[in-house]
Amino acid sequence: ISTKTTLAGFEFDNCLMNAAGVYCYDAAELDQMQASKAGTFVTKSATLQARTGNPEPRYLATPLGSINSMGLPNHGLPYYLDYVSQQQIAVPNKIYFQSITGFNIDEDEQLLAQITASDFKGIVELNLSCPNVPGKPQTGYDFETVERILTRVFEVYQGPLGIKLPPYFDIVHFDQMAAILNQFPLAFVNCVNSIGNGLFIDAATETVTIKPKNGFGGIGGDYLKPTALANVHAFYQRLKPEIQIIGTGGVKSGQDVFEHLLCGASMVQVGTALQKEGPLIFDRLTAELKTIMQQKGYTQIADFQGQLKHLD
Ligand code: RRO
Repeated sequence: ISTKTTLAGFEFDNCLMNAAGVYCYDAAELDQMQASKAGTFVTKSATLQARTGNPEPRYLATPLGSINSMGLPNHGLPYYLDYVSQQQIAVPNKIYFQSITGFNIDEDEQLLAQITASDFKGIVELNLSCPNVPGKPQTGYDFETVERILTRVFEVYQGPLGIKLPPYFDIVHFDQMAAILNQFPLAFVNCVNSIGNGLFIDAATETVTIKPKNGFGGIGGDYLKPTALANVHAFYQRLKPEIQIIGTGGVKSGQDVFEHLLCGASMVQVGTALQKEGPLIFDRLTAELKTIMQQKGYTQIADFQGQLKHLD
């Protein structure tokens, strides 16, 4: 039984990987991802300059998920390009993802120019959905800006590139966003980032649980799975077949992976559960997915990917 997949014309030994932001901040964490059963890794979303991020505490795990307001802490794009460059030599048969996020369209262009000027051979994930930088809205909720950014991006960048979207909650928004995305040669769309600006409070102490933004932060984990599956399936149905889907949100078991693939994902990313369990989670998730596939008589992902049945 194989959990291989193909994305942007590249083959991956396993359909599972980390979600950007988790186990990808520095070389020590990325080394652990590289040594894991995951098919590949994505780096922390990189900005032009290194950032320390928001004040702590800025991440809380709860029994059902997580809240974070990290605020884009990262070492700056050159750090991650250097790391990936080393891995391209050390493990040349693997393709890596570089996540990037600019604070405006010109910064996006500069980040892509740095990637073009480097020896990066992998796939770019442009993050259009960070919810945690004070004063900066989630780009993915501004449809005109998304269209403007993608127009510029594909004027200046030739390599395989996809985008990370925030969750949408209305059918008209799925329709409108898909119509925009179908105009562009995107390699993939990653559904979804955290649900922005939730609030976890502590009733005992009558306080918020994280410091930035008066406690507001992105929600991940179990809370996110139905929304994530809806976004994966909505975009799978609406996007042209050349644009593949990466499914992210609420994955902590092999069944969750199976559900994302069934809804149309070609790869599946793990955030909150990876933060909780560490990179050994990829052994467990892979084994659990294979058990489900075996019980159902499937030998490869193509046997069921996107084949969710409707009741009509
Ligand atoms: O760093 C963050 O606060 C962060 C980012 Br860039 C993102 O895209 N999603 C998220 O939940 N946190």
